[in-house]
Amino acid sequence: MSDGIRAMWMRGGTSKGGYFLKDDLPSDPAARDEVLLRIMGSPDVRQIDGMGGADPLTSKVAVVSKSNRPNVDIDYLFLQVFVDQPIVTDAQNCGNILAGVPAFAIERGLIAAHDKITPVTVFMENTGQTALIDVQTPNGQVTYIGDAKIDGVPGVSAPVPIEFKDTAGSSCGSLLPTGNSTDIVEGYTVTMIDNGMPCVVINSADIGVSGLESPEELEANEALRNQLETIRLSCGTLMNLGDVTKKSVPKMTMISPPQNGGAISTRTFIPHRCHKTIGVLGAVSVATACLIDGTPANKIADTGEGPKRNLAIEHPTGNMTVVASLDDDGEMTSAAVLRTTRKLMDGEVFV
Ligand code: NQM
Repeated sequence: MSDGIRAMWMRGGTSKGGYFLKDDLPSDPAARDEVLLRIMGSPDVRQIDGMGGADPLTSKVAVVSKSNRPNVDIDYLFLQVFVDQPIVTDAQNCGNILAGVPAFAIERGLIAAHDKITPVTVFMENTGQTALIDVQTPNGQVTYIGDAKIDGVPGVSAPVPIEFKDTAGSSCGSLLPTGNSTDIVEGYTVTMIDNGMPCVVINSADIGVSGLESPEELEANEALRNQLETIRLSCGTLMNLGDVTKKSVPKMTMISPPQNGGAISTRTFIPHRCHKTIGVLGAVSVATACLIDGTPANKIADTGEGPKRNLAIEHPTGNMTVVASLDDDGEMTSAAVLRTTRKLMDGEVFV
């Protein structure tokens, strides 16, 4: 049997994956990716020979190291391990897996915990931006126990508030990579936007669905999936992402009017499976589209008023509230979300 590799398995927000110290993985990216495919059991729709949960949301990896950057504690590289293809990509970030990174870093001794709450600044290597995250550390120990509830996760856990700044243009170079808030692509009216996650926002009605269907119903709609993929491939190039055939961005978010008192209702393909909730930075990008005058999202969203907006982005299993701070011109200067995390396993994984 090969030697084991030290790993922690954690739920981060509504995702789950393996958390590794950078030094515990091969330094050569190609060798590292081979190891991660083997660990997850990819490519295989069931990931039967690995740790992956047969869903992109549970086939994720965080690579964590102590940071040498000024005013930053931790560097975090996110890797998406495809389920059914031999692909590991760093072309996207993940704000859900991010939620577990500071606790993991404290548990591994990369940073010292304070009493009560430990503020941690994380540099997100995928996009070159930072997030400020508070970890509950009573008596200088990480706790996962608390009374915070997030939709898409049963039960309650310790709160993990996350604040993002300067996420505009994370992967596409600018918030609106085409320079327009609305474009026509393949005959559809879309907003191509990147406020932390490249997203294509499209009206559900325009693409022939209500936007209230379950993820299973939407995934079963082959014509819809093909249509979304055609639009996505065209948008990828227009968003400066190049050929996105083998990339997990842009995400495709279908919007409809809010149903439960939120800002807007969403269903998101990430990009080939329909998300059971919505990604964190995906929600931030969609919330941003809601605030831009004249976009399809803006026309149907309830965005409230004032310099601080609570935008509840409704999704298939509830909503994710994005707390948006706006400047005098109505532009978003920072976004905050509440997540939770839980340590599930600490040990060695075998390749
Ligand atoms: O958008 C899924 C997730 C994500 C990404 C995806 C995420 C984000 O829910 O920040 O969290 O869109 O692939 O974990």
